[in-house]
Amino acid sequence: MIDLRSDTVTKPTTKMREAMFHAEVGDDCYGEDPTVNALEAYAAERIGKEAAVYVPTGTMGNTAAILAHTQPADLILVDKECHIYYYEHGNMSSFGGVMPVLSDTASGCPEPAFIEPYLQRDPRRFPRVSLICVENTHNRRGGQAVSLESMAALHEVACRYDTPVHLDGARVFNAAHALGVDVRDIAAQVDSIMFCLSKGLCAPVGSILAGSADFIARARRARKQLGGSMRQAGVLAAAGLVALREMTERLVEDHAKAQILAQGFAEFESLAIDPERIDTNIVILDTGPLGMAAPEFAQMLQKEGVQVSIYGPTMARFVTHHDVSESEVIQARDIACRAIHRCLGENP
Ligand code: TLP
Repeated sequence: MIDLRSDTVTKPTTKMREAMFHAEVGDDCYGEDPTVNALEAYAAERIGKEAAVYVPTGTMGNTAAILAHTQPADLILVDKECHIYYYEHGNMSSFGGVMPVLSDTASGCPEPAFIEPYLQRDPRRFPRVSLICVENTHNRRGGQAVSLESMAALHEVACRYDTPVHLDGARVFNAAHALGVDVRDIAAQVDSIMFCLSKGLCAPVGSILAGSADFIARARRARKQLGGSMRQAGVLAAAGLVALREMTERLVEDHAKAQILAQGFAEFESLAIDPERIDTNIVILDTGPLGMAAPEFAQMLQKEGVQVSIYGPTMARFVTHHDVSESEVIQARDIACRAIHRCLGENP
């Protein structure tokens, strides 16, 4: 089976398994796990923030960030397709007591003209917007990399009103490659950032939340509240260190593999896929023009040995990653293209 459902399906590499076996550990709730401490210190430096905390999942990292930045009854401004709003089971409301204000732009990055009126409102009469979130790369918007210019414009308006910006940077290293910048340049545009070690970087578990030392002290309390303080987590952090030290550069290979798919799909005019607009390792295909729902299309591919995920009634998502080779991606492209031909009633 060629599994293109997500880059989360990647398995820890041999080097990671060796590092996990040999990891020095201690009780991290006492701050005594040397491997977790090393990962947090290295992650903070790598991303260009004062401090960092290791969390079990990206979802918990985002939730801890919201808890650390906001008060109950606040508003947070998010894109309507972002992971925090779309997938995280209302954590912002159930744990943080905050409500979302939804922005909707093609890039997924909220625009200053939309944000500013909310930040100007009289706090005696309106709930306060205490956080703005942005996602880069943007998962549901086709793995697009949000430009540094858009992020800087957002940061500028947020700074003027003393409002923090949090980045869901689950795939921020993919974004850095796509934009041709250092990951620190992206992180410099936000007050806090969460990024995942367990997606394209292949660690089995874990994400990092980074920001100022004060913010991270609050986030550590939030992590505890959410049940995410771990004990001898060094066995996991050891794989995270390998992920961060050795796996970020190879993400370009995943982008090249996504281009193989995109170029195949671009042959079908009705699918309107432009490979130049596929920035990273995610290709979303609209099955509507095929006269087929995404679940049916996914089932058809599955029967032929390719797994994709369903991203909406007519949206199928293909994600390339470390654990699928270029030749497997070519095979998957050919299977998908043959299926598309069949749906269109054409002979390949
Ligand atoms: N994304 C998963 C699914 O939940 C959709 C995937 O397969 O892409 N932020 C972003 C942008 C994400 O894509 C994800 C996971 C998360 C946060 C959450 O990370 P985890 O799964 O570690 O909680």
